[in-house]
Amino acid sequence: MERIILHIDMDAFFASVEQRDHEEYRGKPVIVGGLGPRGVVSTASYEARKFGVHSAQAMAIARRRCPGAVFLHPDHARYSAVSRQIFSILSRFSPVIEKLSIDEGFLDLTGMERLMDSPRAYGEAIKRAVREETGLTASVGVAPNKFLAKLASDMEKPDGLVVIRPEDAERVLAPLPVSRIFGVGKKTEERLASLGLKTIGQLAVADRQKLARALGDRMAAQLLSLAHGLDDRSVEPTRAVQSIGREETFNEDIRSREEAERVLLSLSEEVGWRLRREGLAARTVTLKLRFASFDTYTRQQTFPEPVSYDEDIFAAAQSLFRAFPLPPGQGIRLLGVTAGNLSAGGEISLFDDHEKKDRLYDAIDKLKGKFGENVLTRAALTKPKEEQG
Ligand code: TTP
Ligand code: MG
Repeated sequence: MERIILHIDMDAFFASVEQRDHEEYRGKPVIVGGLGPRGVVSTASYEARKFGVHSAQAMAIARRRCPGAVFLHPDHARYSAVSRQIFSILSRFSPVIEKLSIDEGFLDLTGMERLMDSPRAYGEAIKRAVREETGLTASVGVAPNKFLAKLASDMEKPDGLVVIRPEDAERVLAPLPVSRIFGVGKKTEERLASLGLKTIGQLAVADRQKLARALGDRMAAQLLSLAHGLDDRSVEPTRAVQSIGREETFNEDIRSREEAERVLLSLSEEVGWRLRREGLAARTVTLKLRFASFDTYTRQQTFPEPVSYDEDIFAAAQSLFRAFPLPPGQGIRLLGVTAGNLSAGGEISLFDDHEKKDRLYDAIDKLKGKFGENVLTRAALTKPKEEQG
């Protein structure tokens, strides 16, 4: 059966929310991201993009390219709330929704043709509902599969609506560079170029044997079908995340409590960051400890209110750790921090008590000072060993 898949992606999401909420920023270049010396751009409004500013760029470069912009620190809680509102609007149009990120998702509209005149009418209705209820613009692509729908939503950004009909797919794809196919990274792109294949159209008529020799059978088959506009992946309704956790196994067992706390800090920071990114808050924090003997323990703390700040997560992990008697002569082999009992979160800090908060920050800064500022980097460099949820 012919499917109807819709992909929606908000335009300059964080920056658009800021412009919506602050009239004085409208029509101006707005750059959202880390504002410190090592900050990175989260996103830039379309006005700022004209100056060559874009996501993941060093903020220092963005400042140079667009010194007159409004620079803002991201307010994840607010963006998450808007994101929830958007997905709840989408859920009125189809029960089959796959959330890809805070501002982007797929809807399967197959079988709902009877309710609307055409796929385009669906796209228009969804864009209108989002605009009227959130004051924000989205770009939408409608196509017979995920690959084409995502491509389509990107073709007329911002505020775009592009429908790719099955019979038009190959014609639309033909002039595009092969890098527009997901899974084609720099390396594959280079290999394809060495075979003289630069566009998707060229790839579509390439010799299958030759392609398989260069890329392997599976990759060749996959690329060929995508180049013909075929993709049978289904929209997988996103299931609710049960918990968000990070753990680290050490090359050498940890023997000092202070070093263990430094690791707990970096794990807590990463868990907190991911919670806020998902717009979630946690009622419980679980500490996991594994010793050289492989004996493994977990200890859990429950909060009166859901939390999503690093400091709350770390404070819990730290107090659980401090209360745990370390077996004599045994190094720590693994440490883990998991946030559980999740709910959609506003950001609440347990530290309304400022004195307590100051003391905690003293401790955090000491740990950072002692072991260098790259607490976060170290955790980020170590790939997740295990992820619950
Ligand atoms: P995107 O949808 O990739 O970007 P965007 O919505 O800002 O712009 P557009 O879709 O119109 O091209 O990402 C959504 C949000 O995610 C973005 O507003 C900010 C955040 N984000 C980051 O924090 N870092 C990043 O590197 C990227 C790509 C996005
Ligand atoms: Mg977007």
